[in-house]
Parts: sequence; structure tokens; C-alpha cells
Amino acid sequence: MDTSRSQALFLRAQKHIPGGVNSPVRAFGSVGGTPRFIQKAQGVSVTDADGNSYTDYIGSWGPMLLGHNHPVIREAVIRAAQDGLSFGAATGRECQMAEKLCALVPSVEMVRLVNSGTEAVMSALRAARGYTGRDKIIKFAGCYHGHCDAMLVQAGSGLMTAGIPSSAGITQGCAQDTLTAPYNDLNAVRQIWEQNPGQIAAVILEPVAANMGVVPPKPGFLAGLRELCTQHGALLIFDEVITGFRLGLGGAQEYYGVKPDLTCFGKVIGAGMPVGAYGGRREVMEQIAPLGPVYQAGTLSGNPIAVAAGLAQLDILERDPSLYLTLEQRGRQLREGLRALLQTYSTPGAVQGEGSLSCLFFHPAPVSDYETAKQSDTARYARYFHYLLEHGIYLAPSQFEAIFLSAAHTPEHIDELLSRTEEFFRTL
Ligand code: KE4
Repeated sequence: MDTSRSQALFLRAQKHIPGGVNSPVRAFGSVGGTPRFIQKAQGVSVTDADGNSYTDYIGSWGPMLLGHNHPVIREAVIRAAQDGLSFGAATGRECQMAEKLCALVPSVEMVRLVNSGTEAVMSALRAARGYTGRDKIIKFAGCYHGHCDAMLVQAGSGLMTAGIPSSAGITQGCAQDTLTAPYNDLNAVRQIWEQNPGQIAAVILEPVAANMGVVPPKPGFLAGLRELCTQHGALLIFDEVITGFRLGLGGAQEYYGVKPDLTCFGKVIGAGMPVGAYGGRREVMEQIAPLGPVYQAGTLSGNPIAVAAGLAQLDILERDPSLYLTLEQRGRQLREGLRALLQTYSTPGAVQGEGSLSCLFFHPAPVSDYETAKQSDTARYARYFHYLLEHGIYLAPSQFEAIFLSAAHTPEHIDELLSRTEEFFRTL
């Protein structure tokens, strides 16, 4: 496969962009090889600078739930752009988006639009601290919530000790207020609470973890967190940047029947344009400026073009909820097919997922938390990734991401992925 143009672009990009990319995962660091510089996309297909086309299972990391370059969404963007790109003033379209988010997600009574999932999480955490007057946040190892300082923190030496930065540039002063528990471990959360009575402002998690590979919540985990937060007067924050409008119109909270106090959105609600949002209980959101004392702002928040794209995608999903049945069926077809291949070829692996989110762990047993996920054979995953890439299939360049299906993927696309996977298993 000729990748000379991508190679040349990568060399050029590295001169003026750290690592040659504007987001680390794009550099293929954990799988090696030449990162593909993508030129265009349509439906399930992306085409790189050398003209190679791939069936894409990243979908821009989640936004492309209806496939790339959907004509209705493209037209909505072009139409909105004809009226100007940004006004720095309120627009009617933002009212529409807020009304739609509140109508589709019952726990959201009031919502603020921002420009990314990171901004949504950062703002939700500030709202929780402002509302409760408490400082500490509980998060879970392996969950990724964007790159705000408070979330780039990992577990300290002991479970109950204060967090330590997981990135350079994060102060100990910040890290000490983030406590980390293993995903799916309610007892660990109870222990942390006993050690920090009256200090926990919120618990934040991905209701289906999709940044350590895909790790669904164990039965009772989400409900247990809901109970603990209610009992202690802390806020339960669902980071639904990935699961929001992907697991259903009501997201994971509807799928599992657990109601958070705040929810963070991104990705699907922007349909590929920069949109994030955070929202929830009215009495919490009324703390946000200019109404309340919690400050949060943004030059391009509620940008008319970005909101037009998001509204177009949400309108399509709202009008045809059968799309979620299709996504569920495709996800099941993929997971059942992969499990059958692991069985046939006695290959150590765990297939996990919910709805249109799936993951093949090269790990011999089910993965329920980050410590287990980390034991996966990432070298084998890298070989699998490149085998598929060479055969025109583009999975996430990391074992610790998800396979994102879209409504544009057909049963034949899934069969193609399964047959290439079988070929790969035959080489093992
Ligand atoms: P952004 O700031 O990247 O829009 O969203 C951050 C974020 C927040 N919450 C969850 C659950 C997320 O998955 C993300 C971002 N997801 C990654 C992919 N796993 C984005 C890809 C990248 O970083 O380039």
C-alpha cells in the first residue's frame, strides 16, 4: 500500500505541530507505522492522501453515528454558513438545541453549550463544586474525560490517598482533590467516602467505559453510585460524550435506567463540528453565570454552524428511532461473529460492548476494570490493526479505544471485518 504522501505530510507536520498531530492518538504511537492523513470521507469510507480508501470504524471517535458526510447534515451546515459563521450573540438555533437536549434526556432540565467534551466535563465539575461547596471528585481508573487538569489524575499509592498527576503540568494542589477508584468497584468508592467524609462534591464516570477498550458497568454498579451520591448529598455526573445519543436517544442513563444529576455531552451532538454540552438538575445549572456564581464562558459556544450540524443529526435520529435497532443489530452481529472466531481458533480474547460500541481485547478473560485491560496483548493488537489497515479496514490505532459502528455500516461490512479477522487469526 502506497503511503508516501502520508509519510511526507507526517514529516512535514512534525516540524510545527507537537508529534505532527493535533491529538495524540492520531500519531499511531501504540501501533506504530505511518499515521494516515485523511483527505475525505463518505458514508463508511475514508480516503487518505495517497488515495487509499478504508472502511472506517473510528467515525471521528464517535460523532459520525450516521456515517461520514451525510447529505442532510452537510446541507444544514452549508445553509447556516450562508448567514455568517459566528455572531458572539445569542441565536434562536441555540434555543432549539437546548430544548431538544432537555426533551430527549429527562434528567436534563437546563443545559449550557460549549465547544468540546473536555469543556463540558470541566464545567460540570465546577458546577458540582460550586453547588455543593465541596472540593473532592471521585473518578475511575481507565475512564477518560478529556484533558482538564482535574481529570488528568491517577490513583495515588493507596486507594484512599490523594491522586497524583497523570500528566506533566498538573499541580499537586489540583491532583489532591481527585480521588480514583477501580471501575465497577463499589466497595472502593465506599472506602474513599469513609476516608473523606463530607468532602466529595461529585462522582464522575463514563456509564459505559469506552476509553480503556469497552467495559460495560456491572449490574448494580451505576445504581449503587446513584444511591451513594444521594445518601451523601454529592452529585452523580455521567460523562456521556461517547454514549450520549449513541446508546439511544436518552443515552446510557435511559439504557440502564439510572438518573445522574449532571450529564456531559459531545461528539454526536455536533455531528463532527465542535460542540459539547453539560446539563442536568435545574437547581444545579442555575448556579452557572450569569444566573449564579459559577463562572463559565466561551467565544464560540453555541456556534450557529456547529449547532446546525448537531441539530440536523439529532433530528434524523429523533425522526427514525429504528436506527438504534439497526445499530444494536450490527453491534450484536460483530460481537457474536468475533466470539465465534475466538472459539474456532482458540485465540485468547474477550469481546465486549453495548449497542454500536464494541471492543476485541487480546486478553484471555473478561475485562471489568483498567488493571485487567492493561494486561491485554497490545503487540498482538498492533499486528491486528495493521493487518486490517493493509486490507482496507481502519480500526482505532489503540487497544484501549472502541469500535464505533454507524448506521452506514451494513451487515456486509461487518462480514468483511469478520472474514479479515479470521484471516488474521489464521496467521497466529
Ligand atoms: P473532547 O474534548 O476530545 O471533545 O472530548 C473529551 C472526552 C470526554 N469524555 C469522553 C468519554 C471521551 O471519550 C472524550 C474524548 N474521546 C477521545 C477518544 N476516546 C477523543 C479522541 C482524541 O482524544 O483525539
